[in-house]
Amino acid sequence: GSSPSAITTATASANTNIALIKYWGKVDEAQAIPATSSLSLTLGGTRTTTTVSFDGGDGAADSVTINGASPSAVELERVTRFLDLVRARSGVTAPATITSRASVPLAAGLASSAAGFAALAAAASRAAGMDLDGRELSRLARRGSGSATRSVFGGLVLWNAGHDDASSYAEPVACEMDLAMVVVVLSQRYKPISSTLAMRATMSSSPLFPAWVEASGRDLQVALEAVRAGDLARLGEIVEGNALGMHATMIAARPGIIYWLPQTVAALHAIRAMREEGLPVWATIDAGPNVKVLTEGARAEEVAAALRDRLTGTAVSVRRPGGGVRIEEG
Ligand code: 2P0
Repeated sequence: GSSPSAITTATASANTNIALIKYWGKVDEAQAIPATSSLSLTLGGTRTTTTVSFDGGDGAADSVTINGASPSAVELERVTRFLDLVRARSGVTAPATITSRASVPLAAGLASSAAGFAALAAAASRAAGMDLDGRELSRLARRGSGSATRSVFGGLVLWNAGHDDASSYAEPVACEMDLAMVVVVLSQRYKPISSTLAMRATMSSSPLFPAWVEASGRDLQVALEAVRAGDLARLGEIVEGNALGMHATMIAARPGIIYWLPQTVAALHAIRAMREEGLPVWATIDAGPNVKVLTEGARAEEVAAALRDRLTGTAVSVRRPGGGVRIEEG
């Protein structure tokens, strides 16, 4: 057969993930080294599939198509900067043609660069003739977007913050628990500020940030213990507390960063009420107004129905754990 270095086209896919213990802040922006380690669940049925060909692109530059359309100048620059990294490492010099398609619409509340950059890292490195193992791939994906570091692997995933490029990578965590996430889309309004900018502002101006970093380290240890013990209530409490702590920290930035809408607060109260009635439900919230509910897989449909009852006018969907990055043959 042909040597790996002869490959110039490759297709790969990756699922998105939701953090149970959050990543919020980089100590080194250029290398994308996070301030804290994080823990996430990769979600099934949320793949983005990306093809990269180092074929000369549009002649002078990379040609990028995302969901059938041209990306914004900012998105294009981010993809090109990432491919420049792959070109520098592999020795490939040609511009590329990139086509990417998400299997889940942005309106589903899972808009995330995690699946996109994990799939791009796998397709681009393979197309450039590099043969990376999971850890190396997760380190590369990290340079595209922090949360993409975790989407390289399936199921429960730990991103070790580390202190430099070699030590900041993700790895799968053994988990025998039956977990699911119920996604509640409260608003399809576009988020007002990007995660990258919001993290920077939180680190530079929130007086709560040092306390967040300290609390997050403890939260992670408790979460990992709860997973080892198979204790969903303990895990859920720490997951909800960690997300609320992240938002409290960014709300305390100057000016405050408020991703929540009134419906977000209403959903948090509804979830508390459901918990008091005995349902295993704990909330987490990312860089937007929507709420994701950690629950037991066996009760996920019951939980989804209860959420639809209480939160009329919202779109509720059940997501179960899914696999990691996949190279698509052919
Ligand atoms: C997370 N989020 O752990 C956190 C929680 C959102 C809230 O990672 O700047 O798109 O590209 O590294 O990964 C979203 O931020 O930010 C995110 P960059 P990213 O999932």
